[in-house]
Amino acid sequence: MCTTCGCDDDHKHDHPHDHGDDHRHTHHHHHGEGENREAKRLAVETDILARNNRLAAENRAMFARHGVFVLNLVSSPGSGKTTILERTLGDLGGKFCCAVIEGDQQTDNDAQRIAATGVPVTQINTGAGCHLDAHMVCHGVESFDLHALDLLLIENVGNLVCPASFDLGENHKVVVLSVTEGEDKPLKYPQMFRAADVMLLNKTDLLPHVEFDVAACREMARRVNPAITIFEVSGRTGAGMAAWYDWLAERMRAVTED
Ligand SMILES: Nc1nc2c(ncn2[C@@H]2O[C@H](COP(=O)(O)OP(=O)(O)OP(=O)(O)O)[C@@H](O)[C@H]2O)c(=O)[nH]1
Ligand SMILES: [Mg+2]
Repeated sequence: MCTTCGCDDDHKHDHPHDHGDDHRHTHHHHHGEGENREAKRLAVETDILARNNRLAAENRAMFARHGVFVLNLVSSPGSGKTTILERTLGDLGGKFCCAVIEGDQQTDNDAQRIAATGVPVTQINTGAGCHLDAHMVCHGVESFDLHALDLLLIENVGNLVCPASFDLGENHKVVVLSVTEGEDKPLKYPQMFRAADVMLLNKTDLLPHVEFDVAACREMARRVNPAITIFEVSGRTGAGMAAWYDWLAERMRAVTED
């Protein structure tokens, strides 16, 4: 998980579990010290997630109170999250009152693309951070009129690992996987595919040009998450989007009808 990576000065030389003779890293710490450090790191990580879960629960209550249906779109960089959002807003924007939160480390490129559809959008730049958290989302919605809103779409930072651990208070995580990424991604990144209720298999227009076994991919996704709902779509051509809209409208009805 991301709280464990790259942020600690001598972290890379710290291998508390290493007992092997064949290990080539240099060790600067005694064994007991390493274990102590590992325990501390785990405590910090647990604390961060517990704090996030509390804030996410507050977000969820706030969204429920206002009758807003919230989706958290997650994927590796470039799978097509923004493209799918652009098309979804183009097709549903007239029917529902929508807003978007865009998460990226840098730039407001995606917010500009969303703004061009006429839908209100907030860009959050996470800097070195690799995921959105519940606190960022809480501030990200400040400029929206939640009472008027039906649907809030959150595009997470492109990353198939860390966003799986951070609840934002959404109703569902939707994972986008494109056919250029290889069909075994659900097995390699099971946490994300387990956390998601829907998988959008995107860029199906490219299937004639790539070796990608759709049936095998579906089977692998179901193996890590038997309940996952899968739609084959193309953000580019719009193929398959109608079934995704039907799912969205049906799930939304329960939340926004009050
Ligand atoms: N052929 C094809 N290309 C697509 C499709 N969807 C997205 N793309 C292309 O894939 C590239 C990345 O698409 P984005 O929508 O920016 O992907 P993203 O997931 O939002 O990327 P990040 O925000 O950087 O993580 C762009 O060049 C898109 O035009 C699709 O269905 N078919
Ligand atoms: Mg994007």
